Amino acid sequence: MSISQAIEKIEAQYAHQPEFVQAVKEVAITIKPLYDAHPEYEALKIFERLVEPDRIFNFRINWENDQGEVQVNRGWRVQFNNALGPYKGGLRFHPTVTQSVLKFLGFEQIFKNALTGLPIGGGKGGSDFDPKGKSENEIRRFCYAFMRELHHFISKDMDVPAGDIGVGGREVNYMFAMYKNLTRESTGVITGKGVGFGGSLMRTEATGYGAVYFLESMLVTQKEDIKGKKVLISGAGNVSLHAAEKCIALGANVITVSDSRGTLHDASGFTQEKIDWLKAQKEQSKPLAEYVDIFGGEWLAKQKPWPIKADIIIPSATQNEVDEDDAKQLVENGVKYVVEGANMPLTAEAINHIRLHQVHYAPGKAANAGGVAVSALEMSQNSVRQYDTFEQVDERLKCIMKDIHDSAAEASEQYGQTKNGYIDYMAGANMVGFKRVADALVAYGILN
Ligand code: NDP
Ligand code: 2IT
Repeated sequence: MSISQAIEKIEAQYAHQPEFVQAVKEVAITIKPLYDAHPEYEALKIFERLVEPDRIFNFRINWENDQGEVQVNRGWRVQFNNALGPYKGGLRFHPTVTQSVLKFLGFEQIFKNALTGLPIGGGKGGSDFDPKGKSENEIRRFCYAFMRELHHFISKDMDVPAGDIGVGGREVNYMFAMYKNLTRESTGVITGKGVGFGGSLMRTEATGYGAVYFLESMLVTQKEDIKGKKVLISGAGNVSLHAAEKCIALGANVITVSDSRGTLHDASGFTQEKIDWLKAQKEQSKPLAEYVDIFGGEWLAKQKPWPIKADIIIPSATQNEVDEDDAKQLVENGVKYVVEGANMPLTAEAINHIRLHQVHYAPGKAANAGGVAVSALEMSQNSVRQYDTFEQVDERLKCIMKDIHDSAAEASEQYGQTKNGYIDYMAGANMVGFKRVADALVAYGILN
């Protein structure tokens, strides 16, 4: 079956899972040159095998709210592919979580993890639990209840979760505690743990910092400098605020962050002091809008950051947050770089539009791989029971991000996708990630 036939099959079979189909098509349309050069991939049905997860666990979570009422949620763990190492990928707690969303994230994670060059396979999990408005006690009870179910399916050398939307250090620590309680094992079964009891220094910062390191490589390639560039960031969570922090440290002018309620625009630019305030505000689940009373700027209720003029955007909130109309506006405003902090933040139409207009585009699976890369370093540190310094981890992260950038750029050139100096990072990254996994599958025969 050719790739186009495989896409048709997926579209028909999984029409009810639109995010998953979108993620599969994004990879499929760019790997044709690689597939054509390797007839063994088609012979062994590598693509058809890779779009079907190894298995999906689907479970119920019962927990009690502060009023003593029983609450019921759904939970999943998608073990997508372990050709390169243990299944690895985050857990998302958000009311929009469905099997389709977790399959798209798990599918992306296979190739992202391959791009890091570290021995990790791809997986994802989560729940439709909504952390908003929940008390600290309710969050803790839910995390315990979630791990009481999940622990049956994971272990340090088989499947290692981490955080994602709605799951940060606090939630990881609660889940780790329940895993330890149930198994009496003190191992690296989940990453993003607190520093001092198994967590790696820099894991919290890694995704946002890594995305900016990737951006720096793109800028160097174009003989440009980050200093003074105007940057729009969406989201105000882990990825967004650390991306903002690193941009600011390198001399860029970050002028927006956002959340599900709207956009905060500070034309004078955020400073480290302002970012620290924003971190504290979000940690207490308080409104971003209160910033204006203290630091000035404007609160744009129910609006996205994209109409504001800038040089660079780093969408870092959620999937499909930049649509075709947004993309048109960005191109019109002269945006030159799009670096995906989030997973699949651009719709397929938005990607087409910006690539057509030669906006330099770093896809999420390359640009946001720094988080899972440092998770893999945390796994290594847990195994040897020795810990690296912040500087050591940062140095490794910089090398990994540069390597991802360079290998994607080289693959774009090698397979004829670089045209008039415009590097197709999307095609390059997909081909590098896909090839690493496909070659392992070929070597294994027809298992995996
Ligand atoms: P957080 O939960 O820390 O922050 C998420 C942010 O995005 C919040 O500001 C939230 O606003 C906003 N947001 C979430 N959903 C929506 C929505 N539907 N509409 C508008 N705003 C929304 O998550 P992370 O920073 O960890 O994750 C952000 C993105 O980065 C996700 O796509 C995730 O998959 C990706 N990612 C995360 C990694 C990590 O290490 N954490 C690694 C690689 C990718 P509000 O608070 O109002 O809900
Ligand atoms: O999307 C992602 O790469 C993550 N949420 C991080 C996964 C991880 O295992 O650190």
